[in-house]
Amino acid sequence: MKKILLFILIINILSSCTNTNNHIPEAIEPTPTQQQIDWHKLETYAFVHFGLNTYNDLEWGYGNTPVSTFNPTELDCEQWVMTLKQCGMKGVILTAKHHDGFCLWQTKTTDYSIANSPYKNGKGDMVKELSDACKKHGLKFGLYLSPWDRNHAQYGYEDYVETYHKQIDELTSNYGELFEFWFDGANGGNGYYGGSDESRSINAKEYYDYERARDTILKRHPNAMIFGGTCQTIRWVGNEQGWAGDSDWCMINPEIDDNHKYLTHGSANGTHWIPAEVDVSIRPGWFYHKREDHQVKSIAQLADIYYRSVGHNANLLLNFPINLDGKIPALDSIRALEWHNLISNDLKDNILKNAKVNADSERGRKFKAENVIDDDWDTYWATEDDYNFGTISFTFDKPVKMNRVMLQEYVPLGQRVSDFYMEGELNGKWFKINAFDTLSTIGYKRIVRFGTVELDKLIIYFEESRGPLCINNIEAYCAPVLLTEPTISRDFDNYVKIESSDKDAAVFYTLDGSEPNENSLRYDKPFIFNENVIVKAISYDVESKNKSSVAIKEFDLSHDFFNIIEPKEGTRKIIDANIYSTMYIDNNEPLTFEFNEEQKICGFRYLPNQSRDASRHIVDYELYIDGKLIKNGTFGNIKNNPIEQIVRFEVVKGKTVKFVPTKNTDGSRNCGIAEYSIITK
Ligand code: FUL
Repeated sequence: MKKILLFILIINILSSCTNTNNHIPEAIEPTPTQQQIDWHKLETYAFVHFGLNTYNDLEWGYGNTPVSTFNPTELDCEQWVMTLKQCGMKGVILTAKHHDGFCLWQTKTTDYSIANSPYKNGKGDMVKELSDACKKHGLKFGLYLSPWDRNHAQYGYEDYVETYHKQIDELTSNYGELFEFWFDGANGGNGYYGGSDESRSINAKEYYDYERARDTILKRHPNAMIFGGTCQTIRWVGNEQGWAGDSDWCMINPEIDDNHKYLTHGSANGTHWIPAEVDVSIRPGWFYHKREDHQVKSIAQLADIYYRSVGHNANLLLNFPINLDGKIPALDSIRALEWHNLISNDLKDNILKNAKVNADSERGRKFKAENVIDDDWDTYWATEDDYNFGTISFTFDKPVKMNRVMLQEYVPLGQRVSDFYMEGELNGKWFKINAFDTLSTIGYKRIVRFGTVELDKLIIYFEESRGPLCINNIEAYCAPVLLTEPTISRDFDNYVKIESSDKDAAVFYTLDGSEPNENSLRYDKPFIFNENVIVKAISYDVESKNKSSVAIKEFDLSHDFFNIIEPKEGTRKIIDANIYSTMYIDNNEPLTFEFNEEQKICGFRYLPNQSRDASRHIVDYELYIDGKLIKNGTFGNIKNNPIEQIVRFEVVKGKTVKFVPTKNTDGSRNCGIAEYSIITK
C-alpha cells in the first residue's frame, strides 16, 4: 500500500513539474497585508469635521477660540451614522482634535476640551457618542488627531509630545475598535500656544515620535490603517480635490525624501505597499460655513470624484461638515444619497455575466479565464510564466451597449499591469474603444469610462505587466446617460459654451427665451454672442427621449459695448468669466462703465469671489447713471450666502454707469468683485 502511495506521489510531483500551469503565480513584492486587503474592500467611507471651528466660522482655529462657543443643541450622531450608511459609506472618521487643539472627548490632557463647554454641561463626549452610534448601526469608526496643536503652551517642546501620546493612549483605549487613525500633515506655524502668540516650527519626522504612536495604535487595533506620519500604511493622494492619477500604483518608496511627487500616481518601483486614499469635502471647506450652502458639490461632480478615486485604484474618504445644529445638513445628505443611487444604478447590471470568455494564455484550469466573471474575489485568471501580457475576449449572443469596464487585479499577489487597451467588434468590424483617460495601471480596482459603444465582442489587450497577469474580476456596464442641467458660460472673447456632464447626452438650446426641446438648436461647439441674451438649455438622451431640467443663464452686453474708465487697472478680472479672479477696489472708489451709445439701463449683476474662504464682499453700494444717484442698497445675507446679486430697477436711459461700493462684509478697507455686468434688457 505504502509503495502505491509513493508511486502516486512521484507521478504527481513529476506531472506538476512538467505542467507549470498549475502553480500559483509567484507573488511580486511588495504585497499588501491582509489588513490592507480588507481596507481596499471598503472603497468609500466618510470624514466628519466638527469642533470649535464649526461655531466660529473657521477652518483653522488659532487655538484661542473660547470653549464656551461649542454648544450644539440638537446634536445627533445617529443621524450622521444612518445618513452615511444609506450613502454606502463603510465607516466614519471623526476630527477628535483639529489644529486648534480643542478636544472633543473627556481628556485628562488639557482643559481646552468639551469638558469645559456648555454642551451637556461639560459631560458630553463626541468620540463616545459617535463610536456608540457606529456600533449600534454597524459602521466602522476611525479618528483624526491633529499632531499640530495651536492651543498647547508646550507645542514645539518635549512636554507636548508626551501630551500628544497620552491623547493617543486615551483614544485608543476607551472607544472600541478603530479602523483608521489619521495624522494630518499640517504642522507648525503661528498659533496661540498658551498665550505666547508666536510662530513655532518643528521637524515633523522626528518631533512626534510616530513610531511610538504606531506601536500604541497597532497593539490595541491590529487591523487599523495609519494615515500620515512616518509609519503610514495608506498614503495621501497629494490633492484635496478628489482624484487619484489615472495611472496609480499602490506602491511607493517611503525611504526617499522626494516622496511628494509619487503621491498621486504611486511608483511601479515602490518598495512598500502604501495605497492612496482620496480625501475631499462635499463642500469647499472641511468645516461647516453657512456661506457655502450654495456650493455643495453637484451629483455630476460627485460621480466624477467616485470614478477618479475608487475607479482609479484608491479609496474615497468623503467629508461631511457638521452644521451648528450638530447635524449633517439636509442638502448634503440628499445630494450624497442621490450620488450613491446614481453610482449603484450605473454599475447595476454586469453585461459580462453571460458572455463567452476566451484568453490566449491560461495557467491551467484553476486559473482559467472564466474566473474573471465568477463573482468569486479569490479566483483569478492567470497567464503562464513569462507571459507578462495577454488578451481576453468576451463574446455576446447578440450586440450589447456599454460605457464602463471595471477591472480588478488579484492584489494579494502584487500589482502588475502597467499598460492595456480595449477594442470592440460589431458585425466583423473592429474599433478601438476610446477611454476618457489614459489606460495604464489597474490595481485593486480600475473603472474605465468611455462614450457608449455597441459591440458583439469586447477584447482587452494587456500589453505590459510586472509578471504574469492575475486578474480576478472584469465587469462591464451601460450606465444611463446622466441628464443634469448643462452648464452655460461665456468667456472673455464672447464664446458661449454649453456643456453637459455626460458626453453621451445631446444638448439643445434657445436664445429667444422659449423652452428648449429636442427640436431646438442643437449645440455642438462654442459660438460667439456678444449681446444681451437669455440662453436656455437641456441635456437630452436621444435614445430614451428623457431630458434634464432647463438651465437658464442671462448674459448682458459684453465689453464690446463699453469701456471701463475707472479704476484704471485690473478691470479685466470682473469681465473675464472667471468666478475666482477678483478685482479689489477701495470702499467709496468708483467703478465706472461708459457705453458706446445710450442704453436703457435697468439693473446690474454682482458676483462676489467664489473661492474658498473669500472675504471682503460688498455689502453696501450706490449706483449713479450719468451722474445721478439711481439706487443705493445693501446685500443683506451676502456674508453667509455669497451668490450672484441681481438688482433691477425702472429703466433709466444713459451712457455712464458709476457703481460705488461703500462697505464690505469685514469692515476693512476694500471690496472684492469677481464679476460685474449691467442689465440693459
Ligand atoms: C488638511 C487640514 O489642514 C484640513 O483642515 C483638513 O482637516 C484636511 C482633511 O486635512 O490638511
